[in-house]
Amino acid sequence: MGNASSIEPTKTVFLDIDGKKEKIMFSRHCGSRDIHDLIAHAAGVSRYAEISLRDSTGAFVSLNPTMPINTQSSPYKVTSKEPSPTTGDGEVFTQVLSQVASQFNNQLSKEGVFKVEEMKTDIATRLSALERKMELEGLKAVEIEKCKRDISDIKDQIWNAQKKFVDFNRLSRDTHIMNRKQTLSTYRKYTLSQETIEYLKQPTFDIWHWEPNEMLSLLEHMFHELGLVAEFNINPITLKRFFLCVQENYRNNPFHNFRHCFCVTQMMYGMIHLCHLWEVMTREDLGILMTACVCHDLDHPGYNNTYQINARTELAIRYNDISPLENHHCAVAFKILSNPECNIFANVDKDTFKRIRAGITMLILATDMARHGEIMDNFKMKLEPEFDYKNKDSLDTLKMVLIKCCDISNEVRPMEVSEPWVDCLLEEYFNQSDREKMEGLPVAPFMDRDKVTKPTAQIGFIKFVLIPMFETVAKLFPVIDSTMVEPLRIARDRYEDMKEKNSMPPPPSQNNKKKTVTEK
Ligand code: 0WF
Ligand code: ZN
Repeated sequence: MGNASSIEPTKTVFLDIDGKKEKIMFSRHCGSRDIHDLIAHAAGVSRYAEISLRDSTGAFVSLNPTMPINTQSSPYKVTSKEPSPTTGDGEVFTQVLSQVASQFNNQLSKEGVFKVEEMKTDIATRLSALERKMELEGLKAVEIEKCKRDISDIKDQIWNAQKKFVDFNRLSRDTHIMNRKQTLSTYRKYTLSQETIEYLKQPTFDIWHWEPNEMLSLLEHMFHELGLVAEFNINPITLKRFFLCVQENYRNNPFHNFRHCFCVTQMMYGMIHLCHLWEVMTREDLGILMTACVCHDLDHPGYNNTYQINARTELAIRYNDISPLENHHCAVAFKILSNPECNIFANVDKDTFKRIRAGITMLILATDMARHGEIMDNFKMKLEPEFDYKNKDSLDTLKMVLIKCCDISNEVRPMEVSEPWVDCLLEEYFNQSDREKMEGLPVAPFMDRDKVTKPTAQIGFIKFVLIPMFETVAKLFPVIDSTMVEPLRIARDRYEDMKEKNSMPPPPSQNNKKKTVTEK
């Protein structure tokens, strides 16, 4: 849906552009970008301009087709800003700040742990001098804000570097962890419409619709709505910082990226609501489930465990070939939580933190598909003669199966949502198999671009992994049959049709027919 002018108008939103009243009309099926372009056009700015909408209370309104409608008398106030090619007056300060940062990094690599304390004092003195100078020289408010953000980033770097040298058991991409590019001031709180709030509880939710900042707001909403913020006494700003830091620590892989994290978490949120899980488990359990989903693929490098082990990577060596990726995701999660600024469990007592840590670790480790058979066999045993929600082992196994379901649940979603994920996964797989071929390592047939097609990749997976797993969960929660197993059966049939069509010889064309007749 790229062309905003061809959108079927079903929704009207009123705007106030510098006092001038405008209205836009769009279909609920269009994309956020289309709405952005419509507003840019109405405001007479380029489509590259940054556009914000605020309602009459001053709250930001998200630019998406489910945005709340308004009336002519309460239009949304539009502000726009064209991207600026130059940095303006604040440039000199930014340069000074980046010099401070780079000098700091150089010194760190040269002198290591022994100099950290000395350098911290030195840099702190220079930073406060800069802060004073900024105030004295009266920079424009916006430039002061930018400098303050830079200062805060540098302080974060100092914090990270200090941790890096104190913590000798460091991880390979340590410098990236908690080194937030995006600061809280650029991460806005969006107003979510009632329609979005309800839709978010469904497995049919369109996860492609949302930009990264919107996904952050939706994650925040889920934690508030489930009562987790109240349960763990989470500072709402810490929650924002936690999600930002998590987002920063997902790589831009074709499949294992932040949107996959969002998808898995949203599916867990959907299952919690569909199955009324709060009736059979505690809020603490729900918090463990949701946080494990958010963190479950942190810093995924885009190459699976088989590659890690065969290529004898740093991760495989560190974890002795035992679920190297899942161990790493988990270690990164707790590294993030070890930063007080991002620790959403900072206000719980020691014993609760211990239980939460053990619970999240157990769930992230359970996402290793190599353990699929073991976990499913265990779960099936717990179902007989009757599932006991009071038994810790049984409840743990149920939680493991739930995160596994969510992790591989794309095919439960409507075709328009699920199919692009197969392309993403195959892109990641083909990338791995190309590298394995180059490095002379074994290649799995399901990753080989010369052997696999979309239907062949999906049919076996849906028939032998997904349907049996969701059918087993449906024994405990019958609602899963119509809401999740049925869409899987439909997806299986669709891929079987696709496979059949692909293997049929092409029908003779009109030209060919004529030729046959003449030849006769
Ligand atoms: C492409 C296919 C596949 N299809 C999915 O929908 C999906 C969701 N998650 N994953 C998926 N894989 C994987 C990401 C990491 C672990 C799970 N794959 C599965 C493979 C091709 O073929 C099979 C089929 C059955 C058993 C094992 C592999
Ligand atoms: Zn995953």
